[in-house]
Amino acid sequence: MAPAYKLTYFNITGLGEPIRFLLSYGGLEFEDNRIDRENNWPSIKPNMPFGQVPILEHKGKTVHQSVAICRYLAKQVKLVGKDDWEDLEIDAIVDTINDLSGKIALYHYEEDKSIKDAKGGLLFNETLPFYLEKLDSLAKKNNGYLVLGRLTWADIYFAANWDYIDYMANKQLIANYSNLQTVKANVEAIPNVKAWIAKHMAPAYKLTYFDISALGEPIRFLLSYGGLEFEDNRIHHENWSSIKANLPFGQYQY
Ligand SMILES: N[C@@H](CCC(=O)N[C@@H](CS)C(=O)NCC(=O)O)C(=O)O
Repeated sequence: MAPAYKLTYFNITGLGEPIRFLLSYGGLEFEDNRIDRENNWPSIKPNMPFGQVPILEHKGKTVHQSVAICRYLAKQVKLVGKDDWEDLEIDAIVDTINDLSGKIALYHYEEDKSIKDAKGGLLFNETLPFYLEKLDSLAKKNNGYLVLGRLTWADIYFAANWDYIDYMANKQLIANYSNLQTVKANVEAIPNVKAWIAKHMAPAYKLTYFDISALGEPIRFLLSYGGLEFEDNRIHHENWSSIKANLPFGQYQY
């Protein structure tokens, strides 16, 4: 029998991943229909409700808008508030994550280098610290969750979005925010989510190098240029001797 849900999106995490996480969390079987943006998208686009993806199909009906889809699925899998006010608090956090993500996207997709540099200065020096410090203190106050002191779909939304957010910023943004790391780890430790990640989310490439630019950066640039998702595995010098023995020629990169 065909699965009850069909998600159509590109073959990236992006706006599709929170939907995939929520479906996986709830054990709701779904067809993970991934479109090849280069080849198939122009012929598919006109058939989409508003010319965009993701869309979700269920029982012969089709809907668009990723956050609305997530909110619906959160109700199905019981990750919502116990009353309207709690739902409002969850929505406010989800909207805040989207505000932050939108600001990073404005930087990432900027094509004019001088404008991008200017946007980057403001983003990395002011906007990101502002948001991340506030979100981190919420995560601390809520014992490793973003709101209501327990797991809600806001946490799932955050964890599922974060890899793409890091990719757009070209930086591991929560490396110094331990409470946000705990939120992500709490979601990723949920057995159904863990199984989903193990099966689908490992990026095709993993670069291992020191936490500097030097010989690693041209590779990072090329992977980023091509939109190729990769794990940016940065090693610290104090761990070097134990790692060196396991590298193909006792040197980075591979
Ligand atoms: N607000 C919409 C935005 C959807 C959206 O921007 N989709 C992009 C992919 S992330 C898209 O379909 N781009 C291709 C196009 O517009 O032709 C949502 O959250 O679902």
